[in-house]
Amino acid sequence: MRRIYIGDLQGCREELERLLEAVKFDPARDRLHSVGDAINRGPDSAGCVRLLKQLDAVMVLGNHELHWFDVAAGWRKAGKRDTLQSLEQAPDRDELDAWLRARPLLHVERDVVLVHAGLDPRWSDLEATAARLRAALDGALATGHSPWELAEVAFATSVRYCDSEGREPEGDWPPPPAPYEPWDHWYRGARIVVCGHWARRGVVVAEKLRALDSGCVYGKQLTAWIAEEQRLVQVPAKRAWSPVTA
Ligand SMILES: [Mn+2]
Repeated sequence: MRRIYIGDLQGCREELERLLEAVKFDPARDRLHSVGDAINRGPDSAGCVRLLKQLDAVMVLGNHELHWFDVAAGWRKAGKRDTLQSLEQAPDRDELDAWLRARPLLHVERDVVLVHAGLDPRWSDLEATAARLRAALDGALATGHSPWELAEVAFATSVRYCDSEGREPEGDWPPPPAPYEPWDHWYRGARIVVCGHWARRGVVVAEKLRALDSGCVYGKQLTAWIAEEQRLVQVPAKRAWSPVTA
């Protein structure tokens, strides 16, 4: 089996299909893994979720999925740049929404951990952390609370910089001064972390990091990392679907 990890889709369903062709994806022997943010800003959020669901992909939730839960519950209004209509109006909306709600925040494998944005330096037992975050999210969704009220869930899906204690700066741009560093600066775990969320930083391949957000929705590329072949595969975006903002 090959494990194929893909960066932030943000509704770029055509690019996902092209990437599957480029890696010669075989559902009988390959397993697709998504870093989350499969939806929003791009043209076909529903199509992305439908395809991931059909392929029984492993997926962790990103900040845009949490935003969708807020919008769907009426806790937050859709923003100007949101393109969640394809999901709102999908004939299979309930199935797609239920599938998304069942995804984890952290997916821990023997040698790899999948998370949307990053890991808190204080999280040492990642399996216990994954279970705690999942239970917290279930509790929030069941009791009518926004996932954003959960500090650890917000961290996993949105961190870029933090200090050695997991404290985040007020903003990520311009780059904050010391003691803030990109979160992976503090990472000491044994597993390779696969993540997305940071298009401005782009693809990073380091000993313990595969950061795969190459800004497809902004007109750049969609990136896959094939673990068993230790290689990256990229396809170009068909066009810029969303303006880049600072
Ligand atoms: Mn994100």
